[in-house]
Amino acid sequence: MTDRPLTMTDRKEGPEGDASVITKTKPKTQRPPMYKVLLLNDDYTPMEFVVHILERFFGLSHAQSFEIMLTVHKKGLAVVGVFSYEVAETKVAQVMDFSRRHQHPLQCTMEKE
Ligand code: TYC
Repeated sequence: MTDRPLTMTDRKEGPEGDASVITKTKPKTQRPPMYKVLLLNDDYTPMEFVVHILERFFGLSHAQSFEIMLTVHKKGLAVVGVFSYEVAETKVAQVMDFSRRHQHPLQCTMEKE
């Protein structure tokens, strides 16, 4: 036996006299699934209202909100953010409730990432 520490590929004699190999086992970790929150375009909701929603419920700056609103307006939809199931569900409900209370047809949905 030498004085240097054992390395990954070293073989050492087990108590039974057979050679055993030191191996690394990777622990299996589970991450919860994440959900995209999507904003959909329509022809009636005012642009300023959409910008206000993005600032108010998603904590985005005015510039970021304006940019996302324009993407939705031009492309039909955009991802506003990615969240845990519970947070995504809450954001969708807040946007839908606020829009309905202001009588705008704005639609917001969520989708598993
Ligand atoms: N298309 C709308 C308009 O021209 C603006 C709009 C943008 C509506 C984004 C919804 O999610 C939306 N007034």
